[in-house]
Amino acid sequence: MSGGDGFTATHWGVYRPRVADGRLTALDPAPWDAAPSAIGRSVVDGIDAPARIRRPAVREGFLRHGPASRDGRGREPFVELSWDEALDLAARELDRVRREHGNAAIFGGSYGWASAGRFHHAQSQLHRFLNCIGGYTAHSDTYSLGAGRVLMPRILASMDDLMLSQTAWSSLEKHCELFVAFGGLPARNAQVGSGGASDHLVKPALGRLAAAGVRFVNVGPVRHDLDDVAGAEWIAIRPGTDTAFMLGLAHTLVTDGLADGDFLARCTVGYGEFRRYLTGEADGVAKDAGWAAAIAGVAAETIVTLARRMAGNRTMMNLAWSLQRAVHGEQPFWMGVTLAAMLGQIGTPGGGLGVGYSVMNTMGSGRRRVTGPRLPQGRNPVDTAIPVADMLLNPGASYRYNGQTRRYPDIRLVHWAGGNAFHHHQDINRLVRAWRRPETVIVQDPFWTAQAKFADIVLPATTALERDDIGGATGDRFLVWMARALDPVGEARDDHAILAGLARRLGVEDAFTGGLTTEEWLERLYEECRFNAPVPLPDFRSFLAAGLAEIPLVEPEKILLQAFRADPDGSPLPTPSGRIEIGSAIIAGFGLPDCPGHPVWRDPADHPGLAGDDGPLHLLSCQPATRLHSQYDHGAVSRESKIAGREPIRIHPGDAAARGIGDGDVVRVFNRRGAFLAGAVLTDGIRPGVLQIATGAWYDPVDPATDGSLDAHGNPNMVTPDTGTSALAQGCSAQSALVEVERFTAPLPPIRAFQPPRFVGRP
Ligand SMILES: Nc1nc2c(c(=O)[nH]1)N[C@H]1C(S)=C(S)[C@@H](COP(=O)(O)OP(=O)(O)OC[C@H]3O[C@@H](n4cnc5c(=O)[nH]c(N)nc54)[C@H](O)[C@@H]3O)O[C@H]1N2
Ligand SMILES: Nc1nc2c(c(=O)[nH]1)N[C@H]1C(S)=C(S)[C@@H](COP(=O)(O)OP(=O)(O)OC[C@H]3O[C@@H](n4cnc5c(=O)[nH]c(N)nc54)[C@H](O)[C@@H]3O)O[C@H]1N2
Ligand SMILES: [Mo]
Repeated sequence: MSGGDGFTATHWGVYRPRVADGRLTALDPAPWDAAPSAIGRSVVDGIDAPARIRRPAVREGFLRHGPASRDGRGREPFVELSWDEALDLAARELDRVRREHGNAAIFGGSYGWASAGRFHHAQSQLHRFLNCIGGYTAHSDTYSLGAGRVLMPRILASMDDLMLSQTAWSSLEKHCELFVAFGGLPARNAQVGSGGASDHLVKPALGRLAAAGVRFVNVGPVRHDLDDVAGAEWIAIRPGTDTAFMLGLAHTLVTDGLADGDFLARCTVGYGEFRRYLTGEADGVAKDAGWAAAIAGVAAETIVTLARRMAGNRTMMNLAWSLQRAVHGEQPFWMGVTLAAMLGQIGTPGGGLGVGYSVMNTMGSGRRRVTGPRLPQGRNPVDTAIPVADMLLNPGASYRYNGQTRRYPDIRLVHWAGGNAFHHHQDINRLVRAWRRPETVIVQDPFWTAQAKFADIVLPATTALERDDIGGATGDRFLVWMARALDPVGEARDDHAILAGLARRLGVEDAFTGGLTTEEWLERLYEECRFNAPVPLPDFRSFLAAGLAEIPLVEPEKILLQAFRADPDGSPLPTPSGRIEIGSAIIAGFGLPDCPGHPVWRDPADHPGLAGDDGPLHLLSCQPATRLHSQYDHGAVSRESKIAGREPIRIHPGDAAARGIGDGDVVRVFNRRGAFLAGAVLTDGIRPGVLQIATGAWYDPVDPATDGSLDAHGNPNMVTPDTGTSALAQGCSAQSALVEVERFTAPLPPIRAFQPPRFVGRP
């Protein structure tokens, strides 16, 4: 099919591909985009780089000895095969495992962002396929919002509802006076949106707010998190202490008589018990500004002054998601909601609470929820789902999750499409051990990431530019017709075609394809999306001809929870009480020592998952400015940002001097879990005692033959703890890593991450 002017959508923006002689020469940003992302340039040289998987391949040992050879994963060379041979092999393994061990032994959770197009969404395609063959073990929750997604519906509203109803930037521009940003507002993160970021809003919005006189305060360990606003104030608290800092603010509101008693009485439950904890009536410890200051590592006066300013101005307070990606990550979100309720500005124009401004592009867009096209995944007869922070090491063991006791399934086969566990998972040395347990690992990906190199059967997928699709994030400005611009690289096939080939071999092709061609699917999904949309959209043919459909802006002055504030009985929240739950009887009833019935400060040092951690420095791993997670780390924009080929890491000059580290040195970061190399960037924009590195450098073991190898390239998950936030949510706790750093003086190991594996002929 052809479409309009020939746009393509990526998670980081809309571009017009330029193609000469069948090769991509440029991606030109969409003309309407005021702040296009540079990441597009990485696609141009990355798409057919040496790291591209060109043909199906099988690990040599697997071809000879099957699952018995699984210790060879990540170590052995590959043998390239024809599609028929590779699909026969994969289908045989899927069939064997489901017959011998049942479908719950297939892990198809396959977490990951894949590409923007909604029909060729790799995970949805895989889930639909696995449901056709009897189901699979899924994953629950996300790395992004593990704690938030479990906690927030119990105390306020679902994260999806909150994200879509965020007070619009235009309301903030008119009414907000003070913007207090926990974790800053890095426009770097707002480059992306899941499904697309068709018009970048955040950078221009921050500029308009600053011009309108809004004062910005960045509360967090890194000044650079608010670099996009000139003159922003910075309160450099210790990582992981936001809850204590906010308790200090809350205590000041109480002692100064500034807590909004009317709002608390009308719109919340459980304040009384929380207040007894806050004042120390319950446990003898007053959580006053002095107490909080000692924990957060700032002056008590700073806390008192900020509390008074927040109460005295129209204040928006925002929580970065990183706050909850840490041990006890439920607490800063719960305490943030509580503090906002005490300030009483929730539901007012320009004031209240934000849970993700600047986390992704669409937050605060004021656009109505148009859920982009979605591939129906069918029904999964297997009801096991494991929280993403847990993996494969403890089959049969029991664990607590969201008030239930569950057991880990015994996974025999892993089928992954569209994610990179060797990017996203914590404690990679542990992951490597776990990854050797299943009998068979099947991976579909366009690129030879570590995930593919650690597979048995590797099936090359097309990228979005090699197929027709429809892009669009919920809350975004445009639905985009993604016109195919290139022929598939090598022998790559669309995930849909790969899975249809497996489905045919397993006798379920009609069920999987629904008897439709890709063209027919695209039309059907678009028309379904149009039918369900709360705003008018053009029909499919008009959409195709224009290449775009603009979603009308109907709520430019949207205010989060406005109706609830006005009439809590008439517009109750979806919580058990219909009110904001500062105290939750349900969570209290779970009896969890690490997550009681109201927000509390818990010292991370007491978390069982961190026992034995004694590094003197706190390592934060933020989202990368130069790529999306691990995607296109091998592209120009990401590679140009590296230091001696390694991922840059921010170090305070004082910490560097104490260790003889200079700007631009290669350093080794380590703790008892593992070690990685990185390139030192000295800056006083980070709190002493804190290091910060972006995620996404492809895992590059110096010695793949030995477990626990040094990573040459800068993957922070070598040292992060693989432990749940608490027994409530079991969310990802990546931000709780304690480490040491030293100058690396040994000869520099080469970077091999972007090379394909070794290939050998048939055994
Ligand atoms: N230390 C630390 N770790 C973290 C985080 C952190 O803050 N700190 N953040 C976490 C968060 S929030 C997230 S969301 C995760 C992200 O983790 P992931 O979503 O797993 O990361 P991506 O790099 O986006 O992985 C996508 C993979 O899909 C492949 N792909 C792209 N398009 C296609 C396609 O069409 N078909 C197929 N088959 N494959 C495709 C890409 O090549 C890539 O390998 O990481 C988490 N990990
Ligand atoms: N360019 C780009 N943008 C992205 C992504 C990407 O890969 N690339 N990934 C997207 C995804 S999947 C997600 S989930 C979101 C994640 O969005 P977030 O989780 O909000 O993003 P992070 O960059 O992990 O964290 C933001 C900042 O929080 C600060 N921080 C860390 N720990 C603490 C703490 O304890 N207290 C305080 N106050 N601050 C702290 C760090 O300095 C960090 O720079 O980003 C999205 N945006
Ligand atoms: Mo995420």
